[in-house]
Amino acid sequence: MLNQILEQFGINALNYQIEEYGSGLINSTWKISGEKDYILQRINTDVFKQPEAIAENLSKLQSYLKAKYPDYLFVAPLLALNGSSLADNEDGIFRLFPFVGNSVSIDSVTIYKQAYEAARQFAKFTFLLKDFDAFKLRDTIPSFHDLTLRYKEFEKACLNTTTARLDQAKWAISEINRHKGILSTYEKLKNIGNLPVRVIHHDAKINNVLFNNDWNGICLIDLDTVMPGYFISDVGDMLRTYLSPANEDETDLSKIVVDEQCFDAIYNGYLSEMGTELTTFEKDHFIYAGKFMIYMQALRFLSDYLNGDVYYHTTYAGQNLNRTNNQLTLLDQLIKLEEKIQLTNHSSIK
Ligand code: ADP
Ligand code: GN1
Ligand code: MG
Repeated sequence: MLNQILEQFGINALNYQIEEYGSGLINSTWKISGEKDYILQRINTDVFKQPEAIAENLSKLQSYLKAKYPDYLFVAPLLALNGSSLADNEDGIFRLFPFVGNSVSIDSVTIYKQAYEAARQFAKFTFLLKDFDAFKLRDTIPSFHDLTLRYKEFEKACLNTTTARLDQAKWAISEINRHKGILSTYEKLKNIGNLPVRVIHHDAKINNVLFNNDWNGICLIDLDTVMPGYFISDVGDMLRTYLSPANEDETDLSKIVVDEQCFDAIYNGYLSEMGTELTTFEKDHFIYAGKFMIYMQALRFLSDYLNGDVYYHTTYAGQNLNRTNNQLTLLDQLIKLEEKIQLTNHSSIK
């Protein structure tokens, strides 16, 4: 019962309205409206097996940012009456956030400013934490963006699936094999060891940024996967979710188009905060970041489809396969854009 959870935070549910909220694929979210507004979330503990690791990370980051940058809006969970940010009952483990007023989130980009501002927000977060020891953070999902592991999971899923699903996924599987060079590049990058480990959000989707009415970024949300990582994870998710006006659930693949001006908005937005911090080697891998994350997301949606849709929230049969085909189409579009972009404009391209 949500009422019982709210009580643990000293909130009498009778005075509030409760509605399901947002379009996340993992946790469950409710907006609690009344004298003050809140966001209540149930943590998906099949995915986040150690919710206390999230709470610990957020508390460390909150203390650091509060001391060093008191004006930075870090949306930390509120403490329950017992002093913990986690509250539980037989329905699961929950936390409560203050609702950021006069804010909106979007599921796809309609104007370039949104892409610029979102990229800037993620870059600012990593920039402000550049002197924070990333290794002080716990891995809330071990090997979360390890592409080698994701590929192995996909291979396992191919062996354990039904012939019907394997047959439906024929095109997707052949595309995954055709683009396997993206995996080899990742493995080379890991071996060279040239990508600095930074504090990375690891879910830089467009709907994890809150905007004001003028489309200025207000803050980041969905901080459960903030962990040590590489910049390619965040920049990759930006390219994956801001470049096309059609989002990952679009089934009309002809609507998946990318454009250079939006790429520039992401590049400039990210560099407006991280320009002095990113190494030349990292800048050279800016577009690779997009290929890396789109390929990984295709692998993850496809593995879930082959495994019988056990991870991502779905609303109809075959949705994970549609999402896979969507991501593979986006990958092709990004590769075409990469060919188009002048080497002189961005030192980029790998
Ligand atoms: P999920 O992990 O399921 O993606 P999020 O933390 O991203 O969950 O929350 C889902 C949605 O709820 C967001 O996209 C945003 O619209 C809204 N939201 C989350 N936290 C807040 C907040 N503190 N203030 C206002 N809106 C929020
Ligand atoms: C999940 O929770 P949400 O919807 O923001 C997923 C991300 C994927 C994304 C794809 C913990 O994010 O890694 O990129 O779906 N989160 C987890 O839309 O697996
Ligand atoms: Mg989210």
